[in-house]
Amino acid sequence: MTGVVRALPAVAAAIADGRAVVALESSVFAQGLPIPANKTAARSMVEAVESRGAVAAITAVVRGIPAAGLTAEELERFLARDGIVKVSARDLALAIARGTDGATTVAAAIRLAHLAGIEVFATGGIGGVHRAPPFDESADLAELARTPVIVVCSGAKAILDLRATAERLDSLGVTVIGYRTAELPAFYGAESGIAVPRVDELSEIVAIYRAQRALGASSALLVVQPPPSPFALPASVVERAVVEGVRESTRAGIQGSAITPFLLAYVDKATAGRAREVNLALLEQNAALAASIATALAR
Ligand code: PSU
Ligand code: MN
Repeated sequence: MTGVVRALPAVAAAIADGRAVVALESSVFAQGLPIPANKTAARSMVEAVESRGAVAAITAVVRGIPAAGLTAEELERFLARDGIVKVSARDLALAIARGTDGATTVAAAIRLAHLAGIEVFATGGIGGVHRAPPFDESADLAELARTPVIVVCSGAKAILDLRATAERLDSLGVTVIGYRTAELPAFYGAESGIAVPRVDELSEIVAIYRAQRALGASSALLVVQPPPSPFALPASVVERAVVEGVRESTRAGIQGSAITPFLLAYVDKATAGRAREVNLALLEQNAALAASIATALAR
């Protein structure tokens, strides 16, 4: 146990020794990706972290127990997706009190990571401001504003209003930096037209993170990188699928936490699975970068 969070022995030992640890979310496996792509993603992310000498800790609420690191059996249960509830920040307490199996969104995952003493986290894309009324806004944004961790991702998913999302991050005081890019990626592709400060070295990322901590800032450091170029989708293809998906979600009355999984699945279908390929590739790449940052931080 690391406070309220149950850390697996390998995770707890690494945290105690100050070695590199990377936290991961589990909603991307239990709700974001279909079977069997979710297993491929979990495996490749863990492998990307461990091949760089860091320890991977998938976060979840396991039958009511907040956890950093899952046993093989627990991971199988989450990948099977049966009865696994999507848990964001506001749902954590309910899931704990009710003994639920809960898959963590970015918001819930960074809360558990921080409580466990893990400083680096990787995902695909954060949640943000949705495109259609009532302009649902992901709790990821508020949680990023109050959780001092490094979050590695490919920006916010293009199913969202990226400009509104970037503005909210700005207002909330979340520092966003591009790793070897000067543009906020659009998840499925590199271009959004939104500028971010460019950083080329891991040591600079560590220096920025340490400066945030020295300032007493409670906010996260969002490190973004574009998806691997061979997999990137043209913006026009993504845009067409997203516009259709948003129209369909409104017509079907999809609301709240169901919106994001609905749109991800829609875009996947509309692009004949190409969206899923980019998603898998960028998840692995982000896990790899997170491991390198965690290693630099541990030195
Ligand atoms: N990134 C992905 N796939 C996903 C998600 C992120 O590549 O499925 C999930 C994350 O868990 C993120 C969540 O926190 O979607 C956002 O959901 P919402 O908009 O309901 O807050
Ligand atoms: Mn929401």
